[in-house]
Amino acid sequence: MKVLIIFVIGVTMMGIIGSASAMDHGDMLMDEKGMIMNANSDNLPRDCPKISENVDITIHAGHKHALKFTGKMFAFDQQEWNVKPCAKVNITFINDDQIRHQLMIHGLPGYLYPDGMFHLELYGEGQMQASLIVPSQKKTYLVHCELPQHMEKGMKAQLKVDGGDGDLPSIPGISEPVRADLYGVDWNQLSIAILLLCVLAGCAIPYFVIIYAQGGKNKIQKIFEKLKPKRKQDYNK
Ligand SMILES: [Cu+2]
Repeated sequence: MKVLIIFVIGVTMMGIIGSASAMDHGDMLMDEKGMIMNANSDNLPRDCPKISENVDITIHAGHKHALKFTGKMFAFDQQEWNVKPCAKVNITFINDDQIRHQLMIHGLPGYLYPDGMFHLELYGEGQMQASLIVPSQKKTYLVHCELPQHMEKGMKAQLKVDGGDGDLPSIPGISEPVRADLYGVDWNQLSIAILLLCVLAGCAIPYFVIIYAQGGKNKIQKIFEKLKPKRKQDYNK
């Protein structure tokens, strides 16, 4: 009997711990790895009689995806996705970094997605899956990571429904920034000296290469001999 009681208590405790580690707060699902907010795989937008297509999209987020963009630090592996009106988009979100990243989609209808937002978040390396159903409207949705400076540093993209209604600004590799960052040269004596040295080297190296190519090895030796400072006894002659 005692064994049975201990078994029942053990199973109950495991159930409590299990449910606590993956809490479901209404539209939010979170555990120790990340968070899913406002996922929707069943409810149709008002303007959609049915789901038009099922699209599986894998989105990577991380530092290495920004290497192809000058001056950027974070990025998604793609900057644009296109789906049909009323598509069900099944997203696999993969964080390739050891730090926190988000995948937020904005501008969705508020009656289905509170604050018009679909939100995935991973606290470190890992992956998660969630779906959303887009309305029929021809529209471009902002996709970004809202952590401080992550969007400004490149983690910005766009989801186009029915071709979208234009490009959003500052999408790396797609659209120009509204206000471009200026990285002016800090002119000082050292930077001017380096510039002059580079100009000198840029002129001298091709000159010697040309002479050498013309079989003028001896000419080069003569030039260097002329440049050498004369020894004392030479002056005394
Ligand atoms: Cu991020």
